[in-house]
Amino acid sequence: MEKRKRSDSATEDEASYLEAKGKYTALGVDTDHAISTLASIPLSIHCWQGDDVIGFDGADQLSGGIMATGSHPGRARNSAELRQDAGFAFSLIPGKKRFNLHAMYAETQGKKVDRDALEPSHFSGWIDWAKELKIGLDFNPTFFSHPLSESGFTLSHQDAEIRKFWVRHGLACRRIAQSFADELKDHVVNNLWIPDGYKDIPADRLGPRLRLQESLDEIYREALPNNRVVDAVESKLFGIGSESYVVGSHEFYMGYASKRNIGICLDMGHFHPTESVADKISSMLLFIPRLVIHFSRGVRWDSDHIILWNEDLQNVCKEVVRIKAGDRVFLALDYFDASINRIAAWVIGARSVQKALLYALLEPIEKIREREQAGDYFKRLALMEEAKTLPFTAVWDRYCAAQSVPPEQEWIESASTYESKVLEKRGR
Ligand code: RNT
Ligand code: ZN
Repeated sequence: MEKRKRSDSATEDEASYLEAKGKYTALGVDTDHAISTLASIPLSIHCWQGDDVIGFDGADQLSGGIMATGSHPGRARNSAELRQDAGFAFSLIPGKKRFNLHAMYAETQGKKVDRDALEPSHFSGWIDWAKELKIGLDFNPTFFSHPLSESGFTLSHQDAEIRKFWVRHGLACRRIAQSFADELKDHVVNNLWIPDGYKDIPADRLGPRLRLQESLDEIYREALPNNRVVDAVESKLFGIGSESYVVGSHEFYMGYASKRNIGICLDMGHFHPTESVADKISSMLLFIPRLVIHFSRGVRWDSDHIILWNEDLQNVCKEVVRIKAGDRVFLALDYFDASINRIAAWVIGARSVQKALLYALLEPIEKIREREQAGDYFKRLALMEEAKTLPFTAVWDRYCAAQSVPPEQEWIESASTYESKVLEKRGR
């Protein structure tokens, strides 16, 4: 009986897919090709959603002007739990996955190793795990949640000794990223974000920026043995406690990265609310060798709500797909929500990005462009609007089935079961 039901629904899915495929074909879009392209686009899943950005190096609170609010039970408290949770989340996320680590997730076997003394060996557990799962790793130096960042300044600190400590950390992290690249024979994004800034109006905006420039020069002076490490720097508009001035602003890094020929990370929550991150991509790729996108959703003061399949996300994914610069754009999640099931937070965000990418791959862009080139702007707008109601879900379901991940209702059930069987047993 059960079997018959399954095969009935498989036949129905096949029929819906074929019908959808016909409609897309009529507009010049190949759905099979969209599905196989999507399967090859890597998405870096951030480790820090699993433990509320706490890490394993002794901090019990997050600092640096970012906050994971909420007290839902089940936070991963150590690497075994974090790997278990991430592995489970992966089983519910279609597509090619990577895992994004921060320096504070080093495994030092109970030994106190300060951030400037971290070595590749402190990440061997992560490398083994990545090999086992056949996934890539990405990396981030951690310039927050540390006694030497509590003044609100790190690489731009007035005290040269404090700056030197953080420069050593930056250098250590590039070497660790290089070791991931060597071990996994893959590229590794090494993304640098610092919290430096002032709560209130500064008298000197230039000084900290000069110091940051100098510190970054020291970090990036050392050439790495091959080009597998993708160095990137991430700007921000403001943080909690740095509302009036952020040293590493967009303009600062735009200039710095183009001068140094390194990458920039565009975090979707780090701009004025009406600014379009999608519109920045084509301009920046003319001057910056590589871009990293942090998929995130700003809500009022918070830049890190779970990314959802909304128009902002769709527009960013459309640009990435339209420009066909896949080898120069690296996609990553960045948000943290401690108020709901953390596995579900990972899955909702990752599936939203996958949906937005598929939606972009299914856009009848050739036909829309033809109209643009002919100056038929009403037809361009009309087709864009018509494209919104094409039978997208049939193609999405087909993709999930091909990736052997459950469809919508089923993954929600699985996440609930994991919650009661594993997460609730951990306590708050
Ligand atoms: C902070 C930045 C940064 C962090 C992570 C944890 O505003 O977005 O990317 O979220 O490094
Ligand atoms: Zn970010």
